[in-house]
Amino acid sequence: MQYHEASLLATAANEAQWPKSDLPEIIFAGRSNAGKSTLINALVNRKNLAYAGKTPGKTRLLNFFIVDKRVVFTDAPGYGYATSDAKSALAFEKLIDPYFRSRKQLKGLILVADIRRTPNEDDITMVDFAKRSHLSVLIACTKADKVSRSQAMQSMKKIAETLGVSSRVLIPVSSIKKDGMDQLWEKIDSLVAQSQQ
Ligand SMILES: Nc1nc2c(ncn2[C@@H]2O[C@H](COP(=O)(O)OP(=O)(O)OP(=O)(O)O)[C@@H](O)[C@H]2O)c(=O)[nH]1
Ligand SMILES: [Mg+2]
Repeated sequence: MQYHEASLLATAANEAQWPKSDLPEIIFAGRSNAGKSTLINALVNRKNLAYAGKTPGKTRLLNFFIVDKRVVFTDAPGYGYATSDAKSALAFEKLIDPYFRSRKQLKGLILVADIRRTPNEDDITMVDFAKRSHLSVLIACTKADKVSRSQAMQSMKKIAETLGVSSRVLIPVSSIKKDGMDQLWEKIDSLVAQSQQ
């Protein structure tokens, strides 16, 4: 297990609160309760750096974490939590749209997706948006501990197809068992290296 130094850089409700930084940034986005915050904690070996919990909607604002003084992870609120609730959908859009549009150092999207679920329209929109913005895209398929190996393979094939991405960008992970962390770090490292060329 590698050691990582991580701390909260800022919590932002709007653009004025984004931290000043030149480091490459990666956003962790995905449906509510997919395991974004837990994944960030697992990647840096911390229990409670990012807010995680059983009730969907744990993460409300954009949380920026500086990791190893060389990359910033942005934890985003989940989407699709009460999709019928137009007010929360609008709040999500207001928070995330400007970030995607004008955060210059944003280099990658890690779409966090529960391995047991087929991606929905929101996931597809998120990945398409990232592709159009020329961001690198990785798909972290979480909760792999909840399925068998063959189920995992099958689900990942379906996830890649639905999102229209190569299966090479998918990484099965279990944040609980800490499986897949090295593989994900490898991809993050090459993304960071690429962004610095
Ligand atoms: N078994 C298992 N449970 C997980 C895994 N990752 C996350 N969870 C659980 O899933 C629930 C939601 O995790 P969070 O990290 O809060 O999810 P989130 O995507 O940040 O949720 P919001 O911030 O509400 O959008 C928690 O109960 C976690 O313990 C995993 O890899 N395996
Ligand atoms: Mg969260």
